[in-house]
This record gives sequence, C-alpha cells and structure tokens, in this order.
Amino acid sequence: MRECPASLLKEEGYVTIESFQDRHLMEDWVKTIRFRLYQCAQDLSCTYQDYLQVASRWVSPSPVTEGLEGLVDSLKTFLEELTEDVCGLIKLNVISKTPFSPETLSFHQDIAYSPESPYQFSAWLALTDAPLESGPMEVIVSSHKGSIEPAIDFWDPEFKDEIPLKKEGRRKLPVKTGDLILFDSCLWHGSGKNESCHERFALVTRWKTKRYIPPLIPSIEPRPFGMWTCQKETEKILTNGLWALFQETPGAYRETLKKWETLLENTTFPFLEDSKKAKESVRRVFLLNEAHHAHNGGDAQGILYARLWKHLLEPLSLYLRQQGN
Ligand SMILES: O=C(O)CCC(=O)C(=O)O
Ligand SMILES: [Fe+2]
Repeated sequence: MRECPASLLKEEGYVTIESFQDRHLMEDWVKTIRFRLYQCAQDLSCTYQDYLQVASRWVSPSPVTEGLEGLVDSLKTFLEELTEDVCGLIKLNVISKTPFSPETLSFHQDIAYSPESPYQFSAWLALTDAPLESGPMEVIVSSHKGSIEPAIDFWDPEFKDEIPLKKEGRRKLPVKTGDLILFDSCLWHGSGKNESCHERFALVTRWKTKRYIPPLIPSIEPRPFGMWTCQKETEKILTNGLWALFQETPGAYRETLKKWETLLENTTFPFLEDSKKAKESVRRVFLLNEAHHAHNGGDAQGILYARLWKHLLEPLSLYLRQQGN
C-alpha cells in the first residue's frame, strides 16, 4: 500500500507528487523564462551564457518570476488539503542549474538560513525534466527529525561538504517536468553537478501553515569571508588595493569592480598567478552585482565570490600585508 503524502512528508521529511502540473504548461513557462533571461542578459550587455554563469536564482519580485504567482493558487489548494491548515506563501524563486553554472549545491537545512522569518516547507516544482545526470535534488531521508545545526557557510572558499560522509540515507530525486517535491525546511538536502547538456529549472516556493510554531534556530555565525561577509570584504580589499597600489580614492562598489577589471586587463601584477582568471572572476562578480540590483538575481551555488577570493583577493591581501598595508 502506498503511504499518503502527508505521512510521507512527516516521516521521511519529503514527498514527491508525480505530474502535479501539466507538462505542456511547464514547457510554455520555460520558453517564457528563457526569453526573459535573454532580455536580462541584454540589460547587462552580456550574452545569455554569461548571464547564466553568474545568476542561478531569481527571487520574486523579479522580471524572471513575473506571473508565476499564478501557478501558486493550485499549489496552495493542494497544500491546504495536505496539511489541513491555511498555508501562507513566504517566498517564490526560480532556481536553475545549467551547463553554464552546473556546480554542486552543498547539503544544508533551509531553516538554519532564515532565523528571522522561518518557513515550514518548500515546494520544488520541476519546470524541466531533472534526470539523474542533471544534478537533481538530493535528500537525507528523515534527517528533519534531528537537531537544527548552525547554518553552514558553503560560500567560504575553504569549505568542504562533509555532511554526505557523516549522514546516512542519501537519496537522489530525479523527476519529470511537472513533478513536485515537497520537503521540510529542517531536512538536509543539496544537489549534485549537472553533467548533462540540458538546462534544468525549478519553481521553488516556501510556505508555512497558520498553526506553525518554528523550532529553536541557532543564530548565524558568519565566516570571515563567506555568504554574509564576502561583499563587504571584497570591497574592503579592492579599495585598499586601489589606494595602496595606485593612490586611487574609493568609489562605489560597482566602480571599484570595474576599475579592477580594467586594471587586470592592462597591468601585470607580480603577486598574481593568472591575471586572466582574476579578471574573469572580477567580471563575473560585477555581473552578479548588476543582476542582483536589476533582476533580484543571485548565485545559488555560492561559487563566484569563492573564485574571486582564490584568483585575486587572497593573493592581493597577502601582498598588501607584506607591503605593510
Ligand atoms: O534546486 C536545487 O538544486 C536545490 C535547491 C534548494 O536547496 C532549495 O530549494 O532549498
Ligand atoms: Fe535548500
């Protein structure tokens, strides 16, 4: 006998509902999203490929997610039947994992990242097929029953994901277009690398019921260079560098990034191993910053700042320290 979705969600921390939405409707939405992504790339005067290298998540309100709220009504009805409670939508995003930005997403518990506005569960709706080779969602079955650990900062350049070694019960969840995965915000989950040549998109909504009482959530402890600190640190290091090396006074963040991009094109820096890589990393962080301001876009995998750290910020800050700055 098949267990009902509500008890599976409770027992295993997740449940998959096959063919929740019509495949053709999802395909139409993906066409629209792709068209909008081309427009976003045009806004930033870059290519579609460039744009998808830097942005892999768009949070509503965003030109990418516009109108997708329409899909939420049927979801709400379904969730209210399943939870036997009124369900409120907390957040809506589109998440991509494409050949241009195919990286692994480390295991994490969503709830640890939102102590201020915790949600109860997520609804991950497949807008495209997400077969095994596309890096589908991966969960650690029933791990929502354990404690909530402090948010892991997987943007830290030195971060290594040890969760898969520590926890048993990993399960990959390949799905088809229109399938829905519901998962508890305390469940450990992540996703592997997209090894396919296809783009995978999902509409991910966050929910809580009226009766929801959030558990105790550990407070966030930012790493010196990570998810919560990287922009400030980057600005600090790049500004110090401009002053120490060129006596240039600081401007706004985007101008500082642009200046470094130009400098890396035209100047040789003895402390850099590969100035091409350093320049490319600055360019991508610049585009990410633009995508954030223009489209509420973000880096879902947390790789762009880590690369900038390795290619430029770490050697630059070391050099500045050696020079007594
Ligand atoms: O889409 C993915 O690869 C994982 C997304 C995720 O972690 C989430 O939606 O909470
Ligand atoms: Fe997540």
